[in-house]
Amino acid sequence: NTLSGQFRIGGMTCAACVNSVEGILKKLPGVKRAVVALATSLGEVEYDPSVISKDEIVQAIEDTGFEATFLQ
Ligand code: 9UX
Repeated sequence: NTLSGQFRIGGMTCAACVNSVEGILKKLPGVKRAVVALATSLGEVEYDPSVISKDEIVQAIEDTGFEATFLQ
């Protein structure tokens, strides 16, 4: 099972920020795909809801020093 979630990510100001957010997302168990866009401050994540929740994804982003809000 796979869900797709959109997150608004605050605090990214350069391409290296984007890479670090994408990098941690892709390492999370249950995350199958992660794409983060600097221009829109949006991240799209495909994940297995039986392995990881959207709240845990938000928490993982915040643990790296950025702000994250789940959109849908
Ligand atoms: Mo460079 Mo992006 O220090 O926050 S990684 S601006």
